[in-house]
Amino acid sequence: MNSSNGSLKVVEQTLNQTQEQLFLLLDPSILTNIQKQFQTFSDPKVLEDIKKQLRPIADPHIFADIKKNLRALGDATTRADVLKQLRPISEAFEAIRVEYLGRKGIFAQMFKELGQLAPDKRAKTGQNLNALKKWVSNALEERHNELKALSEASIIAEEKVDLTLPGVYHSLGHLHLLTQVQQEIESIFLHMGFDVATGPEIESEYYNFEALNIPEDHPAREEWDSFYIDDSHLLRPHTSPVQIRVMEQTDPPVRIICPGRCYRRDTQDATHSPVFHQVELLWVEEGLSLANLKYVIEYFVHEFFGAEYEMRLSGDFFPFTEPSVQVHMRSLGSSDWLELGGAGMVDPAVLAKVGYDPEKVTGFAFGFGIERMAMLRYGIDDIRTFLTNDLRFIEQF
Ligand code: 2U9
Repeated sequence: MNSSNGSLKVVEQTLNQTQEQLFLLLDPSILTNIQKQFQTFSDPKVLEDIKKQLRPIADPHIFADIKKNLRALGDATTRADVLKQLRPISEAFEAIRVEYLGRKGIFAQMFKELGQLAPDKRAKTGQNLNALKKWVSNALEERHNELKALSEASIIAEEKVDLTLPGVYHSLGHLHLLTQVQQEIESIFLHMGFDVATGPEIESEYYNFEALNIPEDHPAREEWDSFYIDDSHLLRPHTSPVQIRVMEQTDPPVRIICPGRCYRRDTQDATHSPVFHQVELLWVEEGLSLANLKYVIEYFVHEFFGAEYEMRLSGDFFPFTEPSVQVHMRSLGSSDWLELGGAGMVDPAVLAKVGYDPEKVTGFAFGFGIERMAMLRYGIDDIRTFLTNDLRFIEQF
């Protein structure tokens, strides 16, 4: 701090002195005085004397001092302020160049008067005059270059990056828990040989209901009625339409999972949300039975929740599966069964609608909520926390 202030003072003093000395060289009296001595320019002593008077333009030390002290100024803003003070100096040098070397400057005038000298003096005076002009011109050019270098050095000093300073910390962020869980589920089934299929979130009534054996006026529509876009399109209440679309375009065997966002006209509370995520599975092939379904779900439960979990199936009803089951799981030693979702053998009517032969192939499917699985695994007690984007929640995972 002290040395920095000291340096600033030295620089400012030097700059002021230099400026004053330079302005002296512009004084009309010194200009006419030099011109008057022109007659005696053949005398080397006179020349030396004039060079001495012009010394401020030939002294390289001022800039060396300024440079040294500028470097000692730690603060870039202070350096920038000092740099501004170099401008009047640079202007003074330019004014000197015009007054001395310009078209109407004193050297031009002296050259004009050269013709009036006696011939024997003319040659020597002309030679010395030329030499002096060159000397002034060189000195000014050197100072000009030094000034430029000084500004550049200061700019570089200002822009210097201190690599030892601590960096600006930007937290990187990470995938949302839901995305992490979805990707993990995808990975488990990809390893088992399933493909991941996706489809539109705005779906027709046909793909949402009819194709799934839920005719108009069927009471089950009530549960899945969601947000209608027009008379026959709605935000999908499940990802089942994706399975229908895949089956329409593929011959069996079909082995897919369909994860994605779904919508239901539910009032939200700790376990219901109008926007949620699902992963549905579909396997259609010759000779599949409920035993295969049970194996696949059990394998998944062990992979995702851990070997210390057991699962059970119990009877249920869905229009698109027959038989239909509920899936529960619990940790070994616990008495409480937790519901994971529903499943079943794909109803033959659904297979027939997509052009499959229900006498030849059978299939099974399940539907699990992704939020529900994440809540069970991480002990999250409110489904709304997935959507509120509270960093205190998000950053825990
Ligand atoms: C096709 C045929 C059958 C998918 C199934 C369920 C049972 C089920 C819910 C569980 C929790 C949805 O996320 S949830 O609210 N799902 O109970 N889903 S069987 O069955 C299909 C799907 C597609 C072609």
